[in-house]
Amino acid sequence: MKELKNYYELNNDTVIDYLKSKLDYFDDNADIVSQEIGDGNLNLVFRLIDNNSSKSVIIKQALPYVRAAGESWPLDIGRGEIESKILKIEYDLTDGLVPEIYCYDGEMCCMIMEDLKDYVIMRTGVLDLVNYPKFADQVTDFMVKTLLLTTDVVVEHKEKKEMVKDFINPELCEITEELVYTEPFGTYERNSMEDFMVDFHKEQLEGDEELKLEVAKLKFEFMNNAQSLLHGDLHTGSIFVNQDNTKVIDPEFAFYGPIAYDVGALIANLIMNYLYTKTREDSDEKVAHEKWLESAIVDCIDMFADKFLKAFKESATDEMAKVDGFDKWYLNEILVGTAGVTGCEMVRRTVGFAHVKDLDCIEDDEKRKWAKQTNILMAKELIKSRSKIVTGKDYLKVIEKFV
Ligand code: SR1
Ligand code: MG
Repeated sequence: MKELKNYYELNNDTVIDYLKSKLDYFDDNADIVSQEIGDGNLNLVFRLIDNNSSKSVIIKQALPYVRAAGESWPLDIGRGEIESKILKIEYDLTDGLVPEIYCYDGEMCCMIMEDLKDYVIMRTGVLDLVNYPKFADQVTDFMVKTLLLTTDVVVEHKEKKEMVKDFINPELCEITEELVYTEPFGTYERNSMEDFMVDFHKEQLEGDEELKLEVAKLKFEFMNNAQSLLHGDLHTGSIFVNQDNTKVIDPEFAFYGPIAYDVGALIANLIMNYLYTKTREDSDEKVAHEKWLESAIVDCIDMFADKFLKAFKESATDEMAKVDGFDKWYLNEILVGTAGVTGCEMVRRTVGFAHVKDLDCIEDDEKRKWAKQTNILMAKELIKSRSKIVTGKDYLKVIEKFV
């Protein structure tokens, strides 16, 4: 755990002088205002704007505790270092599909970075039923480049092992091990569910031994398969979008883990937005958004698979990885795991500690109950039948079965 010596928590008043002391970013006559815009579970996020020039910058500061829980849940602030390191790697691998980092300050655990002011957080956009036609193509580029190109298939093995060491992230991994793979399937204090979910949870999750065995296998895959340098929390709240571009943010959960964890987190969050959309009043916009989500889910799987195989052929360096058929076997393992992770992410976002707005914001009680319970039933199918869910179409079949 990193020690705090000269660290203090920033606020809207102190952050302006702090920036000036670190980076010569604004003009001397700048009229800078700051707004704290962080709405995640962990960090402070400040947007600093110069009213004269409209130039702006983001400062993200790691807190020594979980923001969503308060000081009773301490957390290693050294995670900012991992985040700034991986963002630089991802920036280079993807030609800028992540924001540019201007500076990382290890003492204050602060990252100073590009303000993506022409973008919106994807979760906010899709809750407004906005469609992003280029998203699937761009996010699959991001996933293939960051994930495949950091594996042993491509990277020299001793160098890869050094990377594994550099990205050991035990505290953040522990959060995932507990909040995604353990607590939602039992009785734990941090679980959070509405009254109508209590018996349903007991029966459908806690009481389903076959399901728990499959989740246990997925949990150990998460802990033991140092396959690739993951983002580690690739949900729609970690992605900025607009009609032309996609930028991935917030990789503080990064570590060497199974590729399926990133792909599955993404698909789960698209499916949960699909359930939310189903509960909206009928309109042309709603129909168009459902259609776009269906194609986005299909494309995120199928484009990922196609691009992965193509990039594998072009960039594999390990001799045995080039053996005929290994690429397809390797990809299939990832896709099977992806369906399992998709299910686990859907479960934890419904009954665990950290929910998603897509389900919680549904105002009508009956519709919210339907969305949450359907989400769990679908998730169980994804986990238990994962060996047969490996194409975009297979996901649509699961959705059709329950919706
Ligand atoms: C205590 S952190 C809870 C969740 O927020 C993050 O975004 C991760 O998804 C984590 O599981
Ligand atoms: Mg985050």
